[in-house]
Amino acid sequence: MNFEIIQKSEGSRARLGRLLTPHGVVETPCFMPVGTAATVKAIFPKDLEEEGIKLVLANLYHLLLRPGISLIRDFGGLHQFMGWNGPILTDSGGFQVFSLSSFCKIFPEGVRFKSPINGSMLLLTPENAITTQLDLGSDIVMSLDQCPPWPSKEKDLLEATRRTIQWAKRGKETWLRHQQKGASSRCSLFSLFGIIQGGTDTRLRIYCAEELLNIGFDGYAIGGLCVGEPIEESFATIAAVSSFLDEAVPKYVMGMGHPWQIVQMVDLGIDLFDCVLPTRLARHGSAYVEEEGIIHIKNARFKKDGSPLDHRCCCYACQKFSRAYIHHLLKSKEILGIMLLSMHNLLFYNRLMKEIRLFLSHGQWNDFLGRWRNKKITK
Ligand code: PRF
Ligand code: ZN
Repeated sequence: MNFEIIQKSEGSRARLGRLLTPHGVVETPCFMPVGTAATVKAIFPKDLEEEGIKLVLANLYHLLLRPGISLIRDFGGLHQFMGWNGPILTDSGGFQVFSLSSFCKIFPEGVRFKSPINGSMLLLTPENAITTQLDLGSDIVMSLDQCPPWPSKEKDLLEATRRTIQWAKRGKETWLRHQQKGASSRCSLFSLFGIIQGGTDTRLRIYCAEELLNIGFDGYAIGGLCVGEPIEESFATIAAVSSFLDEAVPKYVMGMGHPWQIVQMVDLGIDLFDCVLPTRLARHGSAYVEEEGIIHIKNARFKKDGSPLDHRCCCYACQKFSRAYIHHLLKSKEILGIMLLSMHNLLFYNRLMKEIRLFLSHGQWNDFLGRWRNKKITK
């Protein structure tokens, strides 16, 4: 097993863990910055490293389209290509292919889709989704899934769930074939995660989780959330799936993560998170501030504000620059403004995760949860 639980909290499912990967150990609960196109937008990899960010996410879908997997492989793999020597989790494209392609159709072999970049037709199969992620050198490989939209008809939801299970099975077979070929000890540190679908239908979710557990994965993701469903239903789904899954496995909720949602998901026993919010909000000129919530730096009230973004933050942006300066950069469309905000927001998330782990390690999870309930950042 590549995952061990270090400490469990009492009266909650929250836990502290360690996930082993070929590029190092990831302490969980862990938030992954999104590095869709082989870059965490507007951030130097060295800054991620210096700030103790361990795991980043990249997207097979985007890399397939551009620059192509064989090019990255010829350059020595994704780590070398993007100058990042830490662990990488790659998403299989099961979400993006359905949501971002202008044309996509499912066939028995997989899903055919049209490249939005040059109009060429591509085929993503449960088999090539695995082999291409392995070609990239991904540390954590995701199986191909079908993320149904919300709302979906019961019959469509069932069909997408059945297909996700079949694809997971075919993906696992490919994974095993590959492992047998290159059976080195390092090989065992690579992980394959299954993705649980089923919309907000708890019975369907449990059925999917059960089938994936039978196939056997190194970790389990909950996909298909944050696609428009009411947030109470997202949490009810996470609670049901998380308590059904074996305690000993790593659990990952895909693409969902306001800070307060992350805290609540940790409470439900989730270990891994990713979300575009910290970097996307930065590009829209917004910053997370501990006591104020999300502030919009372009707002005129910051024009002459000499204070840092957040006086509690010790990131480079907060140590060196005023809100007034960052306001000016954004107004002038200077790239540095976005770089500073991206760094600050990512560090806000990273600090949150460090605090979560610290409180868990001291057996004080309930105190942490109580403190967070009263904060402004509860969106
Ligand atoms: N499947 C995959 N990636 C995803 C999702 C999914 O359902 C989501 C849904 N929130 C985000 N990223 N493969
Ligand atoms: Zn800061």
